[in-house]
Amino acid sequence: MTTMTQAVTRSQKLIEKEEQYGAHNYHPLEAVIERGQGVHVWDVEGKRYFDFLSAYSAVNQGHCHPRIIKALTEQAQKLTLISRAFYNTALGPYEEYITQLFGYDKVLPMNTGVEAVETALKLCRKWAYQVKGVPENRAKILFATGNFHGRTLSVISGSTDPSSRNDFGPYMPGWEMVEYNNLASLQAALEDPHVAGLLIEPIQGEAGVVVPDPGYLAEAFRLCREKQVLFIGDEIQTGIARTGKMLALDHYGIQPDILILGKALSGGVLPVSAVLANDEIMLCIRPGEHGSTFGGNPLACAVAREALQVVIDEKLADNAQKLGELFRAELNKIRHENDLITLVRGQGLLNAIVINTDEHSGLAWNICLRFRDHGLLAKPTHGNKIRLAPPLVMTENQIWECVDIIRKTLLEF
Ligand code: IF1
Repeated sequence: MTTMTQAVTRSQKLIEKEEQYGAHNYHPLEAVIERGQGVHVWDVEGKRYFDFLSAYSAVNQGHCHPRIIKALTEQAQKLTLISRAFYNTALGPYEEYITQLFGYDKVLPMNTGVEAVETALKLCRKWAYQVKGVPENRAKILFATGNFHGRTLSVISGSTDPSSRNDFGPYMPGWEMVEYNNLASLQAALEDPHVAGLLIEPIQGEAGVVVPDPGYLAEAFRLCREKQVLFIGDEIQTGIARTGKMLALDHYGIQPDILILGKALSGGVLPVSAVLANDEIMLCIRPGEHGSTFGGNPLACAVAREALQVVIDEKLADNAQKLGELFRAELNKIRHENDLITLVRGQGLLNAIVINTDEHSGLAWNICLRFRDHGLLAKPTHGNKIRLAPPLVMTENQIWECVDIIRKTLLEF
């Protein structure tokens, strides 16, 4: 009992510190995590959880993957950062590796996801003026309703989510909205000859794992082609095997003109992001026109290369595909047993359940608290949806164990 009280006190103290000294830009679920390995994390009391958030799909390879940590520590002892003012031994081999893996001429390495999105937007504008011939300062880029691409001023200027954008104006000009999953809306917007790009997520994560209709992405891609508009795929969350293929767009046979990767590109070890494109587009940016102190640093290159190779060697895309089908089938059984769930949706191991309540009831939050008590960490999004996205190194036995936790928890409501 004494140790229990002490441990609870330790969690409480750490929560209070964040509350007191940290900005209040998040509202975390009360679990203080100290350690992670594979699909599991442990809190300061030593309680073990299945991680069903995976750091927003950054730890697809599982927490602290031994091969990635080995690559990290080996490179860390040689060289971590030299800047792009000089060449380094890790960048070129990584660039060769990642471009060949995804089938592009070139890569531009950045750090966080939103920096890569900004890079793609800048690249698209350069291309608009230098290749497409859009008159100066008139280029437009299309954003989809319900999107999430990050937190910078320019990116939130294309957001429709009030909590992301309100009171952060004035906003970036040149972004136009189209309705997600609506081809007529896209077609109308593409009539404008100054449109240079469409920025799009193959599945909208923040919106609660919204998978578009089967024909939408392929037709959107075709329409963009027809109008000489770049299809810019934000695969920061959907990429790197999460949806059952290396890229979510692989499900539709689409090779985006600009591909944006982040999150699991480092297995959650470091902020590592990348923009990939062919020469006609990528060479529009010349020396001095874009960059980053940390982008392409040798530590990130060593980590990213190993993180990608782990995904391939461990066949994580196939595992996500197989377990995803099983998981959604079981969630749908639970939906029929229990009217708490109105909808199950997702692809691979990027899934969500919609809870039968309005967005403000707090029910989904309470369910997540109870999941936590039963050893599973997940968080609601938009009030009534719960994203369920475990690391892809999950085994079939483990997913059955998780299905039991979910079933048992929901029966308590
Ligand atoms: C937060 C969501 C996930 C992303 C896509 C770019 C970025 C993200 C498709 C930016 C980041 C995160 C960031 C996190 C919450 C979050 C999220 F719920 F908001 F949508 F994952 F589901 N494109 N997604 O999903 O990448 O700059 O953060 O590295 O609170 O901002 P970043």
